[in-house]
Amino acid sequence: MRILMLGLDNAGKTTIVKRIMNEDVSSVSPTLGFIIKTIEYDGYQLNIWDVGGQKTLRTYWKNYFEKTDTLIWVVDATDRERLDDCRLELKGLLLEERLSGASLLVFKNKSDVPGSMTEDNVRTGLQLDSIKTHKWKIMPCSAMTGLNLQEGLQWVVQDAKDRLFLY
Ligand SMILES: Nc1nc2c(ncn2[C@@H]2O[C@H](COP(=O)(O)OP(=O)(O)O)[C@@H](O)[C@H]2O)c(=O)[nH]1
Ligand SMILES: [Mg+2]
Repeated sequence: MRILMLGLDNAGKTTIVKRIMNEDVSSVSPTLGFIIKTIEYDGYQLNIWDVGGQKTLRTYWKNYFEKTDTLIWVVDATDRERLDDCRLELKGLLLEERLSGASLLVFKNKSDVPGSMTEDNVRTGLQLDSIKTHKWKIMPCSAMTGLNLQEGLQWVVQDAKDRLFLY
């Protein structure tokens, strides 16, 4: 399975991948380029592509779209200021032909931070309810505490299984 992990810079993508891999999460530096990590989960091999999210790197995202099963869109729940920017970037991605078959998991990351945005805030801010072209789900998570990271992968795998039976 091929999973593309995207989101604005500083959302916590690399930390999420590290936490899932049981690596040290105390020293994560901004991702320039991309990292591919392979995770065994429930008998599946998940290849997670963690691609840098800085504005200058976003034009390169398109090089990673091919054969993506699931797009994990990571949102920084503490970053209210860029929520609209986040919405627009996601909207653009969902218009991409080569991502048309992918499911979407929105990870509301940094949910451990007191006063950060709620699931409803992010759902509304990103206008998730208007998405009709992709199967989607939003989950609060934390790369720091590990909250819902396994559950997120479980959803991704189950969704892939469901699709295997459909086609
Ligand atoms: N409190 C908190 N901080 C986080 C969490 N995830 C990431 N961070 C911090 O957010 C910053 C950016 O993380 P990074 O993984 O580099 O983001 P990326 O640019 O999306 O790959 C780092 O300082 C992380 O320690 C989280 O769940 N909770
Ligand atoms: Mg990174």
